[in-house]
Amino acid sequence: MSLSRIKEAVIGSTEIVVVSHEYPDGDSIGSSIALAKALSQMEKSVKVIINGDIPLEYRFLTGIDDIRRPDDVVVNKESIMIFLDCADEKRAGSQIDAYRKRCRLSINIDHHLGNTNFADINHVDISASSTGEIVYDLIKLLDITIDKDIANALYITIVTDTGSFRFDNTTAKTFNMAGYLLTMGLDFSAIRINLWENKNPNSIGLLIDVLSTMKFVCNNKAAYIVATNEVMEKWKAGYGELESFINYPKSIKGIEVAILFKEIGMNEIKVSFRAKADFDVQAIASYFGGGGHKKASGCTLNTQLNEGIKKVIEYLHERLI
Ligand SMILES: [Mn+2]
Repeated sequence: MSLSRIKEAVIGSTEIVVVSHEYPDGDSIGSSIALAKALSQMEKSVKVIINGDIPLEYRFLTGIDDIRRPDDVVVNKESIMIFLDCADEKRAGSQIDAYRKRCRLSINIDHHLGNTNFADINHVDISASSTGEIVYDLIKLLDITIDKDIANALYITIVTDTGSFRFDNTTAKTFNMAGYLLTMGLDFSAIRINLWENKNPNSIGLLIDVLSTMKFVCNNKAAYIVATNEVMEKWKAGYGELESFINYPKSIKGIEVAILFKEIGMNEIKVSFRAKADFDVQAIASYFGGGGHKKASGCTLNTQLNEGIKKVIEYLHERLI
């Protein structure tokens, strides 16, 4: 139902602003580019805003240079704003929330459990593997031809959010979509090389240092790793480079929960959680004011690093043991 309302809103608008979350990932970037390209085909004036650096592996995508920082964009009050992959209005950054209030209409397209339905029109489908999967439905509903560039961008949304079709959010629909995108000419080897075979040597140095912090806790049912400011500076690394590291503790036999602690400032840390089987890490993240999915979630703590680690592990211990 809400997708057809979104279709009507899009058809009735000339200026559309597409926004996605800070610390962008494959889903936020791919779905933003795919939707922007589709809307451009409809002769709409489209602006794409993402606050934060675009990780190196996505910079080969056609359309990546159209992504703007909030400071570089003027949003007028005739615009409609489409949020992609944002569980709440703050996820895109405080500046974008200010732009939202100026816009004529806001739309929220997302797949996160716990989405706050913050927009005028909300389409939240937690059964979708990725926001890209919903954008794919919208593009088809709008009768837009999926060209090679849109196919590449959409494929990246599903391949990153499903961990290359390994996570439980992978469905028959996900595979059907991937198959369809292949027939539309996506560049399979360019995606493989850019996503997985194009690493900066520094990111391997960072990996070695971060993995050396690994500790086993909760009767060896959980393991965590830590990225301090010091190590991030040593390897001149962006936080995006840490994303996949949490899979290493998770890959260990017997580990049910893997955690990554990222030191952001003196009194700010970001915590990512991954669960292997049935344990619900969304509940852990939401206890600390965060959110996400049952098997992948995160939160921000305004506390010093070691104190934050202690608090999180103590609470996890209560719930996991
Ligand atoms: Mn997503």
